[in-house]
Amino acid sequence: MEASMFNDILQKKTKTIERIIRSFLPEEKGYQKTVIEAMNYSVTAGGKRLRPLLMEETFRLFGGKDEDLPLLEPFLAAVEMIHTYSLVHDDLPAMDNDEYRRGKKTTWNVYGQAMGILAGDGLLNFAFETALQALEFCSGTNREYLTTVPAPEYNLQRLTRALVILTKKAGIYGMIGGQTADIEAEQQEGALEPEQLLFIHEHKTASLIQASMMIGAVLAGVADEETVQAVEKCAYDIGIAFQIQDDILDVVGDVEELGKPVGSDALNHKQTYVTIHGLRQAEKDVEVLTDEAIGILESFGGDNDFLKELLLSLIHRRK
Ligand code: GRG
Repeated sequence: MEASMFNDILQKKTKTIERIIRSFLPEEKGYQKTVIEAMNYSVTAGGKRLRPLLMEETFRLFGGKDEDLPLLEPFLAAVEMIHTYSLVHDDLPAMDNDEYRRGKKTTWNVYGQAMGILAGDGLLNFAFETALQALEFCSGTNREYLTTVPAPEYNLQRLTRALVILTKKAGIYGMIGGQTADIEAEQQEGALEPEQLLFIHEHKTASLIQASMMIGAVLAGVADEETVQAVEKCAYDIGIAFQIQDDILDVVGDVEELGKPVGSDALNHKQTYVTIHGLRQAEKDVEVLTDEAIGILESFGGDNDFLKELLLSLIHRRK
């Protein structure tokens, strides 16, 4: 696929995702208005929308149909809300103490620390409230009448499976677990073991990418465990490659393009894939992981042209 064609399609798809995410955002009203404003400020501050894009593309790869979009769309928004909450909390003074992200002031920097914490909490909780809106589709009616109209088994099964994946990958066995290990690693005196760093990258970064792709597959109707596990492995490779690239960009990236300071890892004496394995090896490993991910994608069959280009664009990304 030519670069200009890929960029056009990417732009169009990102716009659609953007519209879907915004359609699920809460209304800014009531005595809790400030926290809702802070939540919406964080979600609409920009970002590549990579996780929903991966979810939708995996859904399509496995033959997901337009008529099932009301089941998928709440999850597209939910995963971005969870991703955004993680960034909002990660930027807090108690964690990374970052004042800028995506070229804008961080949430706590605009609304204060207490609202920063609450906006993150609010987004995490609201993500599940949003995902549960898919129940309306399962029942074929408004959720207030759920008890009176039996929901088709098949839809409920897919929804439940997607929720199990999302809760697990975002929690202590997923992203929160990875962030915990990362924070402790920062205080560690000696060098990190390569497996320790891999644990951090797998859980902090790959988990939510895995959730996105696995949910896309499950909601498209993939039922066998073996295929879901292959999707999980493919997303693992993508997640690790993406994080290594993030570490690389902190060394060779451009502040204008990234919308955040570069060299912050070195400044904070943070051990990263680059400091442990060196820049050359890091670049090589990104290529190897991406090739492996593409190999798994190809084994699924189906139209994967755009998804493949998306993966390649991630390893060549500048932001
Ligand atoms: C606070 C529980 C908790 C977790 C925080 C996501 C995270 C875990 C920390 C952010 C810092 C970081 C480098 C995470 C690795 C994943 C990563 C590269 C996130 C940035 O994702 P992008 O590039 O961001 O998709 P945009 O801005 O495009 O949405």
